[in-house]
Amino acid sequence: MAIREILEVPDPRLKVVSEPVTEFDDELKTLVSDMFETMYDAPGIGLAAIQVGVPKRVLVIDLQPEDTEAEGEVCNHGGHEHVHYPVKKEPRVFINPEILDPADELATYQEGCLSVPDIFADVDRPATCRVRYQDLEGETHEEDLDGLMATCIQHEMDHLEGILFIDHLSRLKRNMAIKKLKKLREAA
Ligand code: GNR
Ligand code: NI
Repeated sequence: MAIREILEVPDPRLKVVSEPVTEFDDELKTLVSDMFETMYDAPGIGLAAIQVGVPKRVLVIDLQPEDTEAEGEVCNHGGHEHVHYPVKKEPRVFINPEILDPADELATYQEGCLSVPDIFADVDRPATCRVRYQDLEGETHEEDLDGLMATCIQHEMDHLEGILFIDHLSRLKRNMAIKKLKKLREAA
């Protein structure tokens, strides 16, 4: 297992269209386990193979939801009491994914991207969809998705086509985001 370097804009490799996986071999299993390690380390909730420079149609996702069944830790700062729960690990792998039946209804999430660090913006996408994908053994599955999972898989699918979330913004907002990213880099 190894943490791999995450490519950032304006790396031209982020614009390539990724190729289908044809060999469900040990090299693929190593890629997937390295992608999980890289994603958890970042940390992020999803990662496409091209973000570590591998132009293959492979996605990993773990929304890492709070485990509200587990014992929480009561936290009180500024007189505002709330409970922190441990996160549940729910690692998911999608190979050669296809989006089916995207809903007409849209949902808006504030998105970020490990390849566009420290920039966040609202993006509208179909609120629900179906995904057809293969697992590490090459078996095909289909699943209905909603909420953050539907948004995340569409964000990751875009990476496979060389598209970033900032490409969904108006030109004005995209230019503002790129300017902000340049400023943040100069400051660092
Ligand atoms: O970590 C991530 N968070 C996120 C938040 C809202 C919508 C999409 C994402 S994916 C992102 C990780 C990433 O860049 N995946 O490609
Ligand atoms: Ni991303």
